[in-house]
Amino acid sequence: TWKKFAATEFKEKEAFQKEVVKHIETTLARSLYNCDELAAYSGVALAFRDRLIIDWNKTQQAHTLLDQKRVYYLSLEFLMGRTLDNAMLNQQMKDTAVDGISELGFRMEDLIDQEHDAALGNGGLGRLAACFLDSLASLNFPAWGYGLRYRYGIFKQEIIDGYQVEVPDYWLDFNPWEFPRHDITVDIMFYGHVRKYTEEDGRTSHVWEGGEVVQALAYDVPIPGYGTPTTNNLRLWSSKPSTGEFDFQKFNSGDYESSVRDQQRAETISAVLYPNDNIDVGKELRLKQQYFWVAASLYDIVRRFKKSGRAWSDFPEQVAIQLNDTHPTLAIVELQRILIDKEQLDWDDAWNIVTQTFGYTNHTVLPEALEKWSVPLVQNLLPRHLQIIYEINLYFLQTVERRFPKDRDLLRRVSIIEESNPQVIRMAYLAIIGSKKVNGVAELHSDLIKSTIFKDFVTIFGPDKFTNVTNGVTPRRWLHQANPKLSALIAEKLGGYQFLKDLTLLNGLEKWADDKDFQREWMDIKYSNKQRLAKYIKETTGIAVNPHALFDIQVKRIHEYKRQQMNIFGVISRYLALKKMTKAERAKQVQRVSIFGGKAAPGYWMAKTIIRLITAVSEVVNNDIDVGDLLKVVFIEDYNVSKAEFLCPASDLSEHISTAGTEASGTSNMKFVLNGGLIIGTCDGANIEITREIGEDRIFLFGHLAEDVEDLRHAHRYGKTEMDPALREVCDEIQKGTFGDPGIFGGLIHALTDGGDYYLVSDDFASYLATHKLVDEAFKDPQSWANKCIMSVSAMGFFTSDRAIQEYAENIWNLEPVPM
Ligand code: 26M
Repeated sequence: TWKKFAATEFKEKEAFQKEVVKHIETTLARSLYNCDELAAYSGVALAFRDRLIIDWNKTQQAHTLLDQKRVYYLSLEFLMGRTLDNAMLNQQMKDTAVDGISELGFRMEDLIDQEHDAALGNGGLGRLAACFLDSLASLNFPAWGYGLRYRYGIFKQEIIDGYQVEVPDYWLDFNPWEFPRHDITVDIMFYGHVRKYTEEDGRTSHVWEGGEVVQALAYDVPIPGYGTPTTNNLRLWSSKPSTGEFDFQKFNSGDYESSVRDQQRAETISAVLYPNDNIDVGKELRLKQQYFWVAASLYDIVRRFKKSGRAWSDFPEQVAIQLNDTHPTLAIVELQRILIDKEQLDWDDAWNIVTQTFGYTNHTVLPEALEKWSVPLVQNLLPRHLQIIYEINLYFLQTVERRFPKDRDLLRRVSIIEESNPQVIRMAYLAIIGSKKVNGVAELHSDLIKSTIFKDFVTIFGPDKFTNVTNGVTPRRWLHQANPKLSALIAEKLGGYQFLKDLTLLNGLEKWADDKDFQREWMDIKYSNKQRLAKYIKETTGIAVNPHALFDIQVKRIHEYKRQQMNIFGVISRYLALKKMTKAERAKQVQRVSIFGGKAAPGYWMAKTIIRLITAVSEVVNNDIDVGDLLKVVFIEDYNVSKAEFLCPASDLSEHISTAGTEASGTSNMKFVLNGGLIIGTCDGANIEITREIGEDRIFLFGHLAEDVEDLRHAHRYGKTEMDPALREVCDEIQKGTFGDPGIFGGLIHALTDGGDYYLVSDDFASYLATHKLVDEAFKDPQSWANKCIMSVSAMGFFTSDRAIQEYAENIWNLEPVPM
């Protein structure tokens, strides 16, 4: 009987239009006579959402019924960006919708533009999580993401008088893509104390009691796969005052204000994403966020497992939990606590289950980014967890001591507790000890963690515990959605869109790489993408750039290790060279547009100074009539996922120029090459594997190798290096005041001189400039350039996140897809 009432799934334009109008008139209570773009967007979003929900319900039912192993991806960040375009394309219904909506008097691009980015992440780590969700669903893996539902995502960046200003990102006023689950709540406890007592059988038990209670409320977000009905779930927790927590005593005694304050404190936990990328801050609220999210997620996972009625020993066969960096490491401790304190398992049985369940992905070797929590802080907030951490450490050190007797220094080095003042907990060590597998995110990075920061653990656990899974990006969003024209051209040559599900098929493009007509079509698409960007730049900054110029783009978080400062120094050097040339010489130069974008962490002074220098240089260069179209410098405000979607297809060249050994992988390098751009980069992160795949004459590599870095730094510290002369000239020019008050840029200069040039800008500068010269030469030969671009794209199959997810499923999770 239920079947005949099943919701309709529109397949034709008219049915779609009917759904849109119904939602505008009834769901939104808007008249069609004053329907603006926001209302039209909402109507379209709701129409597609209905379709999504049907598949979502079916998928979840099927997965529950099948009761196969599931993977849970725990990440404090999911940088999803916009949803509508992706939903239309994944359901392969965009053409119908574009058609239908144009008959109603709207352009789909304008509607898509109404949507707020879901910006629940800082950068690479959060965007990787989003790409992984897309691949998990597209490959029909039973998988859930767990995260926090921040009321404020990453701040919006405004540039005022050349400086970054942070504005809160309130994004939830209309979000049709989330569903509050008022029936799914978990009470989460903080503070209090541990009571110890002896059971009748003589065993000691622990209860954690008292303290503050905050309620976690689930919000679910459907995650559709491409060309499959599989629709997975992303569960985000929001914090609320616990219903039991309301302090009637305070209320009755008339202390209304203070009882409201208590309620607000609960909501604070999920209020805001910490805007740091690759730096640890150690704030109590951040630790509260971590425990709140981890405890709610584990309660949920354990509840689901218990419903299946299986034995605890089956847990690792049914559940895999992946830790996205060390942020969710408390999950290891929390599961152990649940098993021993609540489910009364023996320590060893419990620990066996725990260590078969977790996998830990490391995303950085930067020492300042390795999480450490002060013991007094954890003692106060999570007293029972601290006891368990001590116990884990004790047993671990005992086994190490048995295997390596009398090596006191080894014990000190690998202890979870660092004997500093105050003592701190090394979260990465806890994550390694509590996990079955540990992986890095690119080959070089995975090798580096084994030979440096985690060396001792390789000795202790053996090399097999440590593995590599090179990152990837989803070609659905980063090719098909971001660059529909290129995707269509590829599909035309390859006979369809199958490459979006098997990216290695791109190698079929190889045979067209020398075809003049194909090259022209290819470069015409690049040109139109550059035109679109030029138009955006003109509208938002007033700067007119020539779309025929070489577009050189560096967009990513601003960080000294990523070396945007080297890029802008290079731009200054080019500017000085142009100024010295005669008119005749200038006429022979390649026109360039240097485009920058990215956010600086609000407390990161040097990063903010780099932005200030870029804006100062753009002010001078763009208004110099000697230079004209030969050089333009643009800073794109508020770089985010939806801006990346039109920047990646518009580059001729993109910059991935981190000091060798510092960028774990990088993922925008993959996005730019996939969209037919070439890259200039160091031998770092995934650049190395990109080079291996596409061939070294199709990439502009420069600079010292990771293995040289230590010696070079040493030489700087002992004053044994002279600054590169071209860099000296740049510094002098800054200090002369050419770009405004040189006092502003003192920090940047100081870092190169007395600061020891930790990021080796001076050491790499000559080869950086020389390599840019090679880029200019290559750009002067359009046919050979086009050939390089096409050949590169044809070899990018490896860098799909589908391949990465398949490797995780096989080597780490032991996970099977659900047969469709
Ligand atoms: C830590 C403590 C307190 C607050 C925030 C943090 C924190 C947040 C984000 C630390 C690191 C964060 O992200 C690091 C990151 O994005 N790493 C990048 O991960 C990408 C995906 O693997 C890689 O491609 C990049 O190379 C790597 O820098």
